Amino acid sequence: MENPTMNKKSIEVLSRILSKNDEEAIKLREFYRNNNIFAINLMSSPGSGKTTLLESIAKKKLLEFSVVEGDLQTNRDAQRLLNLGVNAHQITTGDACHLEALMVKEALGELQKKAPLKEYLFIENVGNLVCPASYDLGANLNIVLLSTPEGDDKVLKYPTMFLCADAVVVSKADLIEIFGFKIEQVREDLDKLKKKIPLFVLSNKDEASLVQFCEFLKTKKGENYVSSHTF
Ligand SMILES: Nc1nc2c(ncn2[C@@H]2O[C@H](COP(=O)(O)OP(=O)(O)O)[C@@H](O)[C@H]2O)c(=O)[nH]1
Ligand SMILES: [Mg+2]
Repeated sequence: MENPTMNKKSIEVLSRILSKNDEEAIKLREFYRNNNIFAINLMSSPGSGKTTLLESIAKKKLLEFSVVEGDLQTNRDAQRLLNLGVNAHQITTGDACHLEALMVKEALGELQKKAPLKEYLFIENVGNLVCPASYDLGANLNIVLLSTPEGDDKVLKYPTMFLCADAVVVSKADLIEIFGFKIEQVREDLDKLKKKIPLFVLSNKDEASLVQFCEFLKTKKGENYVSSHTF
């Protein structure tokens, strides 16, 4: 069916923008490989627990990492990590609903002015379950979080986002009972989209779950894993 808001010209412009992003993402991928950096693109709705997860990893010293933060406005998230001694740089996108590879490249330059990059790099994308799914950031792993208060029905409602994922994290697991969240529903829906995708169930109150997640990241780094998803 034809999209009434898109004419041929706008499709051409859009594909030019996307391919420019793809070119930059290829360069980022090369940069990560050449500098032994393992980049993790965290995507989710706002408030699902991305920054809290990074805070917990830093507080428990589970990994050494640098952070690129993305939000429309404020440097609050970067500040939360800076407060814990983590090298973090905030990108404010204004009204853009996603991060682009060029923004990440510039942010890496800013981080490097302060300290050498650590071997793990988290990129906390702008919170939403739609736009970030269209922009390759060259990350080794694309991880999508879904928090229990959001409901267990989101995978098939936002398939493009979950198709990006090399792993999915159900966050705020301590609230599973309160929200009647069914992990089996998420597993079943993910299996319909793509088989065998790793699924983690985390709570910032459960250290073992955080350790298990970080072990997964270490294993993937050890394998030199690079996401094969084409955005
Ligand atoms: N109960 C519970 N609350 C959490 C957990 N993780 C994060 N939160 C809370 O969820 C809210 C949003 O978290 P935040 O990390 O800022 O979300 P972000 O927008 O995805 O970065 C904050 O009030 C956190 O304290 C968790 O594991 N359990
Ligand atoms: Mg955040």
